[in-house]
Amino acid sequence: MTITITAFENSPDGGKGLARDTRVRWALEEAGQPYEVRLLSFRAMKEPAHLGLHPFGQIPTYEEGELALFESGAIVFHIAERHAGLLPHDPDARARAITWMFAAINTVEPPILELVTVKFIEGDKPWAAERMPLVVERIRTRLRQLSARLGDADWLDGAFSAGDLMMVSVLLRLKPSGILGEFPSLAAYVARGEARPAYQRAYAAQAAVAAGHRAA
Ligand code: GTB
Repeated sequence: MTITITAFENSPDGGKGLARDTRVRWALEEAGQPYEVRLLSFRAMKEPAHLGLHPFGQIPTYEEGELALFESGAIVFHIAERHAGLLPHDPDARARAITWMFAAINTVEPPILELVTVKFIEGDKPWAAERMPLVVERIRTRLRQLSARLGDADWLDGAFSAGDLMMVSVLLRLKPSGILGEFPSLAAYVARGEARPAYQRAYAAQAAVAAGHRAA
């Protein structure tokens, strides 16, 4: 059955791979699953056809036959459940990998998103300069904790899993800020994720969309 995902027609990051379709593309590449992409404008995302797939009018979505999903974490989990390579077979190891997926989107991603909010959405507010260091410190706390747990391991719990895919995807959002560089072991962890051939293919695919848009 054909898998179709949605992505930005014109991603605000200009093809840096920071939008959330990249993690879905990456999971599909790790699983060796071909997929098609429907590109959407910001306007199309808020139209009824897309709202039927995604109640919040966002990307990414995932369609496969009768199944339609939204939320990148749920989509990656679905791919990992259906195909080999992203979740261990051992039930306890599998549960731990899933725990890391939740940790990525529920514990590590929120302060990182706050940074984006304070920079780009609240940047012109009189209190933005005061709020910024608080947000940065919250991120540092999480990165210190994550770095302590990772230690000198390659991945968070044994072999690479969907937990690492989500965590690396979340941490990538920090690259432009320079904060990741303060934690060399996490920067190396992210680089290991980026070096995976499946990530490279996913990155190239989303970058090609941006390049095509620039050329048009
Ligand atoms: N919790 C949802 C998920 O994980 O799938 C969040 C989905 C989401 O935020 N989607 C964003 C979207 O559709 C795109 S990824 N926004 C349009 C809208 O809400 O109207 C977020 C994103 C956007 C831009 C950059 N960037 O430019 O760097 C990075 C990430």
